[in-house]
Amino acid sequence: MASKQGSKSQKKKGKEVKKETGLGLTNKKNDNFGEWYAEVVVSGEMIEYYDISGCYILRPWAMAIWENMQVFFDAEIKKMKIENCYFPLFVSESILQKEKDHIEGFAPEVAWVTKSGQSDLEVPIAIRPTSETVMYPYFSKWIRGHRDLPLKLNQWCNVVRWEFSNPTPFIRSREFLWQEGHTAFATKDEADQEVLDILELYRRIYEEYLAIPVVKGKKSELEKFAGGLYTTSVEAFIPNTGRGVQGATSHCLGQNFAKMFQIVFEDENREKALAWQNSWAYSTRTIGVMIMVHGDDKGLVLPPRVAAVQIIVIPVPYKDANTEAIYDACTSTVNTLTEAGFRVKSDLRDNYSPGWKYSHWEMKGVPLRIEIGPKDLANKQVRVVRRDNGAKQDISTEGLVMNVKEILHNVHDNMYNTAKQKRDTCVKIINTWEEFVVALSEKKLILAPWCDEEEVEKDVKTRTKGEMGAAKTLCTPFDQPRLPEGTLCFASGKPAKKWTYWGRSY
Ligand code: 87F
Repeated sequence: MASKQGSKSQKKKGKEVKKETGLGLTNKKNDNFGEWYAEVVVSGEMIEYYDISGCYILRPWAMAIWENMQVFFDAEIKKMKIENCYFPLFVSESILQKEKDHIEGFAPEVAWVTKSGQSDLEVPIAIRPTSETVMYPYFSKWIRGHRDLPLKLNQWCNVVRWEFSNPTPFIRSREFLWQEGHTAFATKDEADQEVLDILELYRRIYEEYLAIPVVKGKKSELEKFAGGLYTTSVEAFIPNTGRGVQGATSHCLGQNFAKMFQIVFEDENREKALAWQNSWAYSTRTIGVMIMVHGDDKGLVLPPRVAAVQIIVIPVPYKDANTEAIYDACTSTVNTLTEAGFRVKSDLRDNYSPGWKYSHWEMKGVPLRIEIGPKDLANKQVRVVRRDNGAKQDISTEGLVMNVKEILHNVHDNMYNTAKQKRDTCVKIINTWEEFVVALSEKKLILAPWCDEEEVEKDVKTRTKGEMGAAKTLCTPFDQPRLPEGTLCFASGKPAKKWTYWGRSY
């Protein structure tokens, strides 16, 4: 970027330089969160709204974040010998309906193509909401003997789910991008291990890239993927709304799909056996969680490891200063940092004031701003300003690369720690129904002793129904606090089996 824009007449100096008006958000994060979010995704240039409800344009600023996560995840799964592939977008009706448990309940969300031009298709064709039914007939064909296993595939693609509840950019959209992994093994042990290995990668995406703390755990029978054996997930929390949000899921499908699709292999003893399968996914929802957790009243706050631009360099020319020397210093700063491996740009546009540029790049959430003015030039230094906490620091040109590296590291850690602190203050450990109801009304992330009975979870759902939505289990954390003998379930009064997170969710 940083191309010098504007016609000659605009460059006449002074007059046409835009004032610091019209920038900034009209909504405050803590006052009206929903409006703030809808505004920040547009003003931060992540999203453009589209004329089909629930569909959004992902602008380069958002796509770059998706790609930065993709680079990490794609390399990690390749280390695990998982291979990328691409299956078609369309599914025939007969194949889609094959696994009844699976599609049941989801059917209203499936979008269909019924026409080409003016003529009706002979048979309507579905658009994939997920690709189990698309892929597994071919797993059946490709898997014959134990030497064909494991089969480990992944695809980066879009899917369509015709949602009816309120659409939200990134969080709930009718078309979204994701990766879906589908794997088949000879043994349950191998499948179990992979479920956890993938879940760990999802934790790392959230914590090491997006600077968001998550809880790893297992879904309840009611909340798991119905077609599978068990579901694990990473769960994030949005303090402003008091809602949990499923960050990504890793399922062990058991042998259910293998039965339906006849994914059978001959084992070492020449006996027929059903394959053990997993599936796992994370989507562009990750970006929405990131915006909700880190954004503030000035706009986006991007974690440095995913930000399209990590450092924005802005010249601050004073009236009589040597403008050209300042611009040259900006360019050489960009070059030095680019060579050192940072994603850095300068904003040399002369039709915007420095103050306007500060606000603009703050709105877009760039983690670091470097300002270079006459004083900096004279002192062989630059001024560095952090987006996360506003801290300012003068740094010698000599130690630039080292210092920027360290500061970006600190920005990430500070963002993570701040988010964790906020989340942790929302966690409420409760023991009784009365405490549960209070905690729910206080938008807490509730950790409660539970008997683990499906009927009890259903009962909690009905008892908490309201315009805010019912409470449900988020997950049973793998990391379990001690459960003292004799602890009772907060909802049923029966002996508790485990600590489980409850709350409203997205
Ligand atoms: C909507 C319509 C049709 C979710 C749907 O989580 C089918 C479905 O199967 C559906 N919405 N699901 C569950 C998806 C399960 C699973 N698929 C592969 C994953 C990970 C990736």
